Amino acid sequence: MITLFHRPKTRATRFIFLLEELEAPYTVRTVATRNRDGSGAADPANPHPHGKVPAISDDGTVVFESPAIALYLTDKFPKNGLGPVVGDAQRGAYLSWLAYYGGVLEPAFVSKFMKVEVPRGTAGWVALEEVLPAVMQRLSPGPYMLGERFSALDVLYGTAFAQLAQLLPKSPLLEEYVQRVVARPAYARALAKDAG
Ligand SMILES: N[C@@H](CCC(=O)N[C@@H](CS)C(=O)NCC(=O)O)C(=O)O
Repeated sequence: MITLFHRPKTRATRFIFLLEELEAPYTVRTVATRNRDGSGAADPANPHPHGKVPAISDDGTVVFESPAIALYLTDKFPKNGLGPVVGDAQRGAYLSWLAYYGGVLEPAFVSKFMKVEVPRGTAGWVALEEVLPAVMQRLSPGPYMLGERFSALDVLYGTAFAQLAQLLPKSPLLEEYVQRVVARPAYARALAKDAG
């Protein structure tokens, strides 16, 4: 049984979405985390090394960091095809764009939000202005990151774009993509569960 360490309205919410898409058995354990202003404290019950959410425990096997959790869950629950498994022709693209999410896209958004110039050539990520055309090119055949196939990538990218819309240029492609992702019944169920 999967336990999701969770705090409402955080990056953990999208994992309720993914678990609902996967039709996986899970329980949600709400934990405290530090707040955005630095107040509060990590919850000793949370196995994430920095007390962040999400983290999961699968009967004692702990996984943390969103791309790793997504990969673990889609490998563990392959029934609904939310992640190409080993041997699938799309596995390489899946792994690449999962790693890109944590290593490039999120840092690019944070750099933009904090108005910090990205030291191109030194940082392992690039500016949002360079990230977005790459993601949009990936999305342009559509309708999803893996073409016709909805995957855990869309859970990550779609919800990130929905939350960070104010940092995005006006783009029908991105707006329609976000609408497609958030219109899924599993997303509505996740929001209802997130609210408690
Ligand atoms: N790199 C982590 C980021 C997780 C993260 O920063 N989560 C926030 C909530 S959205 C958090 O737990 N903040 C509390 C803290 O930083 O202590 C991931 O992608 O899973």
